[in-house]
Amino acid sequence: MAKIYEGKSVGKGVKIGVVASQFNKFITQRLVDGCLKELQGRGVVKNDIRLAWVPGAYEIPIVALKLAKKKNVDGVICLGAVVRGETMHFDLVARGAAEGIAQVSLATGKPVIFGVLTTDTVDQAYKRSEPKGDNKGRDAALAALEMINLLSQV
Ligand code: INI
Repeated sequence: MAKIYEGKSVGKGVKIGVVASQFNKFITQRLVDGCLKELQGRGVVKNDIRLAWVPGAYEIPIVALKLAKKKNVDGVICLGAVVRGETMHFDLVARGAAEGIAQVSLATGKPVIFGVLTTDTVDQAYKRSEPKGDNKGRDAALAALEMINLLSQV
C-alpha cells in the first residue's frame, strides 16, 4: 500500500506570521479578520500569531522572509489586494508579490501562503473578503494550517 500524506487544518501548537498590506485596507482588514478568526477557531492561540502591516503588496515578501526565518514561526500568511488600474503598475506589483512570496517559501522550506487578491475591480476584491461568505483570508488560514501539518508528516 502506498504511503499517503494528507494535511489537516489543525491549529493546536502552531505558530503563525501574518503579513498584510495597508494598500486597500478597507479590503485587507476584512481578509485579516477572516484569517485571524479561522486560525483561532482552529486552535491557534493569540500569543502565537504575529501580524505585520506593510505599505503595499510589493513589500510583503521581505517581511514574510524575516518572519519565516524565525524558529518560532511555522508558516506565514500573506494578505493583500492588488486591483487592476489603467497602468502597468498592477502587473508589476502583483508579479513582484507572487514571485517574492514563492521564493520565501522555497528558501525557508516553510509554507508561505499567497492570500493576495488580484482583481480587475475593487468590487471583485470586496466580494472575496466577505465577513460571512467568500473570504480569501479565511481560505489562506486553512491552507497554512493544512500545509504546516502536511510538511510535518512528509
Ligand atoms: N499595492 C497594493 O497592495 N495594491 C495595489 O492595488 C497597488 N496599486 O494598485 O498600485 C499597490 N501599489 C503599491 C505597491 O505595493 C508598493 O507599496 C509601492 O509601489 C511602493 O513600493
